[in-house]
Formats: sequence, C-alpha cells, structure tokens
Amino acid sequence: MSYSKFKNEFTYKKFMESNNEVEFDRLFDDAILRLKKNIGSTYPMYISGKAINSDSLLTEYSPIDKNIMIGRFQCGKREHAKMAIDAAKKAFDEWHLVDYKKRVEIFKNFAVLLSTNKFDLAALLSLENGKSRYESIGEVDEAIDFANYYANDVETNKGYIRKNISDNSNIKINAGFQGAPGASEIVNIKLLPVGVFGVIAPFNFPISISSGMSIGAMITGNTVVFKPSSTDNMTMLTGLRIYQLLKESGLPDGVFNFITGPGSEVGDELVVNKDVSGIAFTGSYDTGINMIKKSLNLGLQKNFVVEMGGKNPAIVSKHADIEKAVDGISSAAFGYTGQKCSALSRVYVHSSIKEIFISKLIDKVRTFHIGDPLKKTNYIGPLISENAYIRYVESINKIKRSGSLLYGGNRISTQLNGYYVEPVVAELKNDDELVHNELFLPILAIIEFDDFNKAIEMANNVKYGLTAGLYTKNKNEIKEFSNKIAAGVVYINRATSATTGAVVGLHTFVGWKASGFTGKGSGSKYYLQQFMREQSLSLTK
Ligand code: UN1
Repeated sequence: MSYSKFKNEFTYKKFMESNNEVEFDRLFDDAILRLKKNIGSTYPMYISGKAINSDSLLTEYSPIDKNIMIGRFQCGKREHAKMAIDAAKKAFDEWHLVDYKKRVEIFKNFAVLLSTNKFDLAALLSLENGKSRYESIGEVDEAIDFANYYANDVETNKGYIRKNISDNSNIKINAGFQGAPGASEIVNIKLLPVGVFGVIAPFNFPISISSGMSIGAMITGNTVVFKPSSTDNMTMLTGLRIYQLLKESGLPDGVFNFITGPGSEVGDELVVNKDVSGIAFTGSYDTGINMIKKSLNLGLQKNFVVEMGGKNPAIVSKHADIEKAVDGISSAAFGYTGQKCSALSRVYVHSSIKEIFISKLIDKVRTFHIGDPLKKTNYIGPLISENAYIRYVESINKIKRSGSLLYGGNRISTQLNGYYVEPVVAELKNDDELVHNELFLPILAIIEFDDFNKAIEMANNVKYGLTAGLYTKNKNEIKEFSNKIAAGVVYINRATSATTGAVVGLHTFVGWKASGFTGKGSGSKYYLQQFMREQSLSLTK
C-alpha cells in the first residue's frame, strides 16, 4: 500500500526554503489587519444548513486582550443539541450511501480551501487562542494535512471495501457444517460508518484537532454534531469558519452541524442521546473518562475516539548532547505557553550534568519574549483564561512550599488586558503532586536521577502515557528507553522539540494509559478505522 501521494503542507518551511520570510510575515500581518475589521458580530448555530438562534448568548473575548471582543455566539441548550442530532441522523440516511470517491473529493476540496485561506485562518487562530504566528500556521497546515492524509487513506484502501470470492463447488452437501464447501459465494467485507458522531473539541487546537476529528468521522460516512470549546476557553469563531469552509467544499446540509453551548448541556446530550453512535473528543482525562462511564452506565455502546491529556517526561542522560536537549526541552515545555496535551512538564536529568543543564536551560528561557503573540518577536503569549492564571498562582505557591523555584513565577505587566506570565523552571521531588497532575501551564519540573533505569521508571510512574523524549548518545540507553517507555509518541534526540509537534503522516499521535482509549493514533494508518465497524456480507446466487 502506498501513501506516497500524500504531501505535507509545510508552509513556513517552504517560505524559509525560498528565502522569503518577509513575505510570510507580510501575509500574516495583513491578515491580522483584515481580521480586526471583521470581528465582533453575533453568530448563529447551524443545523441542517439553517441558521438557528438560542435565547441567550455567549460573548467571546481574545485571551490576548480581553478588550477585544471576538463575537457573540448562541448559548445552545439541550433542545438544540437534540435538534442537531435529529438533523445528523436524517442526513446519515443518504450520506452513508454516498460513494467514497465523492466523499474523498469533498475533503480534498476542504484541504484546498483551508490552504487558500491559511493566513486568514492562522490570524484568527492567534487572536482566538493566543498562539504565535508559527504555531498558528503550523496548526492550519496540520488541518490541511489531516484532510489530505485521510482522503488519501480512504482512496488507498478503496473505501475500505474488499470483495472475496469463494471456490466453486459442485458437490452437494446436505447439512451445513464448519468447513464444508458450498456453492460459490461473493463476499463483501466492508468497514461501515456507525451513524451520528458527537465531536467535542478543545480550545488549544481548535482548527486542526476539530477538523481532524470531524473529517475522520465524515470521510468514513458518519455525520457530525460539532461543538467547539464554548465555555471557559472559547474558540467558537474558528469552529464557525470550519463549518463555512466545509459547506463551501460541497458537504451536503446536515452532515456537519455546528452547535455552541456549554458542555453540561450540549456536550452532555451528545453523551446520553441514544441516537449518537460515537464520540470523538480531545480534552481532559476527567471529562473524557466521565463521558465514557456515563454512556456505558446508560447501556449505550458508543465508539469513543478520545485523546485525554498528558504529563509528558523527557530524560536527559549524562551522555546527552546538552545543547540539543536544552533546545528541545525549552520549546516542548513553553511553546504555546505550555498549553498542549503534548507539552513537556517533567525533565529527569542525570545528577552529574544537572547544574550545567539547568543553567543553560535558564539562559535559553530568558531569551523568550513574553507578550502579544501577534508580534513576531514574542514567543510566549497569554494564558487562555483567568482560571488558568489562578492555577498558575496556586502552582507557584505549592512549588515554594515543596520544591525550589529556579526561574519565573510572576505575572508580566503589559499594555494588554490578558494573563501574561513567566515560564517556570522548578526543582521538585518525584512524588510531588505537581509532577503527577496535568497543569496545562508553562511549568517545567526538574527531577534528578543517578540510575538510568530508575529514570525510566519515574518517567512511567504517572497515570498518563502520551508523549515522551530522551536525550542520549548511548546506544544501550536508547534501547532500554525504547523498550520500556510507556507512551504513544516517543522522540529521541529531537532538537526541535522533546515532546510536541507531531507531523501528520510522519508520526502518529496516540495516547497510552489515561491519555487515550483505543491505542490508535491520529494522522496515521489506523485512525479512520475507529470510526467504523466491520461487516461481512455473503451472497450466493
Ligand atoms: C493536544 O494538545 O491536544 O504533537 C495535542 C503535537 C500536536 C498535538 C497536540 N500536534 O504537539
């Protein structure tokens, strides 16, 4: 099977290769100017292609500056979720019979539209969730890659339909039994969609993860009720843009329905409603596991395609290239202000190099500019919300009680009305709760070790198992680590990032243990199969 037709978008890389960073920046800066003139409206939900309003609104502000109002969205209720589920159920009747080639064509169109609009989408993303231009364009690229990769996957697998033909036999057998020859059978073995999927998306990747999960569901023939992050951390305008671009791509009405509203109403209805056959979710462990429990307790068997958080470690051995480790670790811990499931939050460093590693790491972190992420030079943007800031302050207080704060811990004052904080490097004991709980903040715990195997044990000794990194030149250590690390996405000696930045088609993004549920990852070969069920259909003429 060849996946050679798939090509990554790699926008920034291409601009750099053609020595044209000036043009890259101009396109992003122009898009920001256009965007600022075009926000602040009131937006409906869309069910079956029709605009639907609720009786109350959710107002979304930019985390960059709370004085920038992004838009007013509908505060959807349970009844709206039910309407959307009904619409998706009706649309399924036709959509699941649409030839896979047509579905592939629609999502290829979607990829083209995402690509044509990439700078506008990246600008909106930065304004909506506070990403830098590099992170934003990378995320839009990831969405384009998901669309192209999954389209290519369905094509390569010929719609996941296999035809088998049994041998002819003229012998007449009176009673059937296992292994008896029969007349010639034509058997179709198909992977088929399950029905309506609820897609519940996170704030931190509202374009790529929202698109990836939704495309996964729809390209395999399911229909979708999509809920962007709508409460504490709102990212509804990117969600709406996804809706609009899917429609422009030729997706029939009702196949993708856009609902905004709180998880306690809209999200909960998707979980408890018997007409929803699957849930694709990316978010916290507590939310994910509670949805699964609730649905099973009601006797509902849904396909859960979930990715749920991490507490990702890296090990820096005494045989490490320290410069490389510092580069990879600082970007994994502090890129997008530590607000990725894949972010690095624990570093196990060999005691013999601890001092030098820490001093080089802090030198590097000092160079990161904090502030408005729309400005090219700022690497660290705002925290997403006040609640995140409260968690930051609480964590700093805990570090001061139980460990030692080596760098950072303060809020930065800017002209902007947002939560800008210093990245934090702290030395902690391995049993500290901050070393075990996911914080979703730019806080990096350093823990020293003497024995390499003990470091792997400590790295594995949390409930999560999403990403992990290692820096060493020692072959035995690479082997030990590869054999023992309990994580889905593992990087060894990677200077760009110790734990973040999976590339569609190159890596797979999969959580083990409390980080996932199915053991299959996105952006790779087994992703789509999670949205389907198998059927063998035998026809004897
Ligand atoms: C997440 O934060 O939910 O590899 C996932 C990465 C991203 C995935 C982040 N593509 O860092």
